[in-house]
Amino acid sequence: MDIFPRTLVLLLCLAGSGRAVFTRNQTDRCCPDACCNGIMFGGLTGNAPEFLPKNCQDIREIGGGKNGLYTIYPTNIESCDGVRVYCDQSTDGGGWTVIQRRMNGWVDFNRGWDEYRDGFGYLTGEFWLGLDIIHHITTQSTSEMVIYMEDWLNTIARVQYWNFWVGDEASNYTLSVKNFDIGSDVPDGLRVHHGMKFSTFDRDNDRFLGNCAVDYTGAWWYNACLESNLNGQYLRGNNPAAYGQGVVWTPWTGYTYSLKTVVMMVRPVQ
Ligand SMILES: [Ca+2]
Repeated sequence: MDIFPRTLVLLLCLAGSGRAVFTRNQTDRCCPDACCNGIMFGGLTGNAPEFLPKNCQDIREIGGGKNGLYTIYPTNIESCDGVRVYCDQSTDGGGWTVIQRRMNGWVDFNRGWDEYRDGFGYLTGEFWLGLDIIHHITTQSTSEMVIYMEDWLNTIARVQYWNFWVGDEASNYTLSVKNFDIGSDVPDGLRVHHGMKFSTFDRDNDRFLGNCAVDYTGAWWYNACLESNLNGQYLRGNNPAAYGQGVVWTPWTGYTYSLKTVVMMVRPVQ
């Protein structure tokens, strides 16, 4: 089965001017020479490696051992440009692709569907990586997900799920989150959101009569409505008047306490 498709791809590539062949995820594909030569990968400049890294775990394995910005090539994204991501290579063994970070309130997270689909913010600061990219990263291999949260007394809580993925846009980026690690520092606040579609103020996909994203000033996989709202407003600590509207993880700090920092990140299950 291998030989014919590979030969066919090779012929197609050779037929196209200025194109070369490279191996990507064990599949032969074409790419412009500009992509294949002098490409940035793993934080290094050089010839394209035999396979292109599809996540931060791959980056780590080809020598990208420091925290920072890298280019990855998730499966099914037909682009030689790759995707810029922030890799955490120091926490819990590294290999983490960061998908969301809150840390200072400098970025407005109360945004609409298109921006949550495509991503926004600054990879070295606050950002949402984008539902489309998160979908590709978490469906190319079985992924675990951790969330590090910090309150305003600098207490850090870590929660972990051993199975996390996000569906495609046709599913409205339905959340699948399973296998909560009972060794986590605080109780689960995502299980109620399992199987839910993503909602924004301009796209109501929740199970509530109204729009949870409007009432709780965030964008999340709302049910009817929430036990967590990590894309909520950055409100700095306790705000009784802003019930559920802050950066909340209700099983830990309740509905009116907005957290100081949040980092959500994924990596392939080993
Ligand atoms: Ca609704």
